[in-house]
Amino acid sequence: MKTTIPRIPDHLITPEPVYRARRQLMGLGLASPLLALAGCAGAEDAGLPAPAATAAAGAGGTSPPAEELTRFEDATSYNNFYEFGTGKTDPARYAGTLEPAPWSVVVGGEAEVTGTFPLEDLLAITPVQDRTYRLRCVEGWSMVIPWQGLPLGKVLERFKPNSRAKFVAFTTLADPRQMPGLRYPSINWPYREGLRMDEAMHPLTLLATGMYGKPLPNQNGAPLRLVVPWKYGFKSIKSIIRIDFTQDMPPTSWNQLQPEEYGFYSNVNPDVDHPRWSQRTERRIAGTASKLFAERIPTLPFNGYGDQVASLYAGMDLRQWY
Ligand SMILES: Nc1nc2c(c(=O)[nH]1)N[C@H]1C(S)=C(S)[C@@H](COP(=O)(O)O)O[C@H]1N2
Ligand SMILES: [Mo]
Repeated sequence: MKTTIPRIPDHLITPEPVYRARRQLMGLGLASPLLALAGCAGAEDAGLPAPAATAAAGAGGTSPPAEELTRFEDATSYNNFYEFGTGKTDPARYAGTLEPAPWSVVVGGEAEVTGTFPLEDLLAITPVQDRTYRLRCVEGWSMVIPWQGLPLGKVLERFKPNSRAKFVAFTTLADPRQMPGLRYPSINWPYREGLRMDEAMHPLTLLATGMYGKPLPNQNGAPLRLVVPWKYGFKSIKSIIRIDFTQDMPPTSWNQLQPEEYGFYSNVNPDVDHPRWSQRTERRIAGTASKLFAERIPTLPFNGYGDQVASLYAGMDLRQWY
């Protein structure tokens, strides 16, 4: 690949109020095509019984009516990023030591084009897009976040994966100097995630570079993270330094830690309970409902993106392949 001069996309340099106004003009694109995501230690209010209204809501994959965005303050102060500690407020408190620039990503494995690429080269592959998605953590809370990023498929194409490439493996930085949480063996570092090739190439899958019209805050996975809106949030790996095309299903951190609790696929599925809590409902942290006042709402199959992604899993038993 040729090195290209980094260009900062417009919306990343638009002041926030302007950006917000523009989004409203865009009609809060939360309707059908695009909208959310989270794997982890435990559900905070695990096992609450589902309210009666729950089940019907998501049937047929119809989109919910306009959903309120999560406030920027909430999306950046209530996080999972174990490299900075296991508490929800640890990442906001301690991720200041992460150095998102300069940054490069190693691309390896079953592809014609491999090597180490400066972040700027990756950003030049395809224009940044706006995508507002639901983010559903396996712990049972959710947010609605306006991301900016590159469609992952467009980026991966550039490396010309070969016919043996069946999966894509992702690795997070693991630098104890920048990441105090690495002192604790909460996870077998580095954090790893993976997708099947067709999941990685799916147009909804985003390589996020920003949120709310600003560059990704460190606690949200600067400078580059995955966002896979139909899967539990732990699939959306942060601060990626390595992407490998593989023949075999790659090992993933949460699955290695607790295979009975976290599968490789981890599609959002209200019908498959976590062994320790129900997945029927979620606590939606959005609008003025900060994390303290959020209500529980029904969880939708594939997090509400079934229209677009259910066909990827045709013929698979979604209870077995969780
Ligand atoms: N490297 C890394 N990526 C990670 C995690 C992590 O601990 N380390 N946590 C995951 C989980 S469990 C969730 S729910 C989301 C949270 O993303 P957010 O903090 O931006 O909302 O990030 C995911 N990506
Ligand atoms: Mo999560």
